[in-house]
Amino acid sequence: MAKVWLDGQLVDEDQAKISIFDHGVLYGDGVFEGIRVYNGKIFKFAEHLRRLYESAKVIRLKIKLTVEELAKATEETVRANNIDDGYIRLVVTRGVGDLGLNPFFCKNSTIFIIADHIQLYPEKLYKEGMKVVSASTVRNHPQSIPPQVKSLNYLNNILAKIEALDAGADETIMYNHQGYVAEASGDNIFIVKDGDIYTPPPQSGSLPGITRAVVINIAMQENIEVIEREITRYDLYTADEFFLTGTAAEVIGVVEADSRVIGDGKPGPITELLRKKFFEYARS
Ligand code: PXG
Repeated sequence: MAKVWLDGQLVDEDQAKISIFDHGVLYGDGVFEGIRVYNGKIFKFAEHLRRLYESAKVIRLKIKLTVEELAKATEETVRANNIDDGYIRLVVTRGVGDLGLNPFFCKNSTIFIIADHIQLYPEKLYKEGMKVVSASTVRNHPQSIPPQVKSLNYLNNILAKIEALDAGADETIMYNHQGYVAEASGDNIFIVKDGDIYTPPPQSGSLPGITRAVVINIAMQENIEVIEREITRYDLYTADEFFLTGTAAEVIGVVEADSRVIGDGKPGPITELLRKKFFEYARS
C-alpha cells in the first residue's frame, strides 16, 4: 500500500485523514503542486517549490515547513514508495479553523505529499493529436484569485473542462476577461506560424508553467524563435501547428480547435521535435 506523508509522518494511504474543518476542504483554501519524477529524480524541483511558496505568499498562507524541510519530506515520500517514474502531489491547506471564512483562526497549515504513478493520456492521443473546444467559462480575472496562483480552488478550470467533455473534445481553451487566449484547463498553449512559436504571456492569465519554460528553452536551443504575445481565437484557427505543455501531458499536439482542422490534421513537425527533445531532456 502506498505511503502518504501527512504533517510529519509517513502513513498508509487509507490512514491519511484530514479534518472536515480544514479550510482546504471547507473553502478550497490552499495551494498545491504537481511534479514529475523521472529516473528517480524530481524534475525541476526547485522551480516547483518556488512556485508553491510564491502561491502561498500571495494568499497569505504561511507554510509551516522551510523549503529545505519540505524538499526533504518530499524526497522521503518518493523513496518510501519506490517511485522511479511517477508523479508527486504536494498540497498545503490553510489548516483547521472554524466555520467562518476568517483564515487567521487556522493556526497551522496542513501539509500532505502523495507520490504515485501517473495517469497519462493514451498513446493514441499523442500520435494523432487532440481536439479542443473553446470554453465559455472565463479564466480567473487578475483581480480575483490571480491566475498565476496554483490554488486548491480549480472549479473555474473544472467547469471549462466539463464544457470540453460535454462536447466530446479532449481539452478546452480558456480565454481571459479581455477575450485573449489564456491556457487549457491544466496545460499551457503554444502555436506555430511560419516557423515561429507563439505563446501567451502569463499576463494573459495563464499559470507560468514549468514545462512551458523548459519547452521555450529547448525551442531556442533549436534556433526556433519563441514570441510571447497575446493570442486570439483567429490565431489558433489559422495556426500551422498547435500544442499544449504541462507536467502531466508533457508536450501534446492539438489537431482540431472548435471544428477547425489545424495544419494538415496531424501533430506538426515542430510539435514532434519539441515532444521528442522534451522527452529526452526530462529523462537525461
Ligand atoms: N496551467 C494550469 C492551470 C495548470 O494547472 C499548467 C498550466 C502547466 O504547468 P506545469 O508547471 O505543470 O508545466 C498547469 C499544471 C493534472 C495535472 O493532473 C495538471 C497540472 C499539473 C499536474 C497534473 O491534470 N497542471
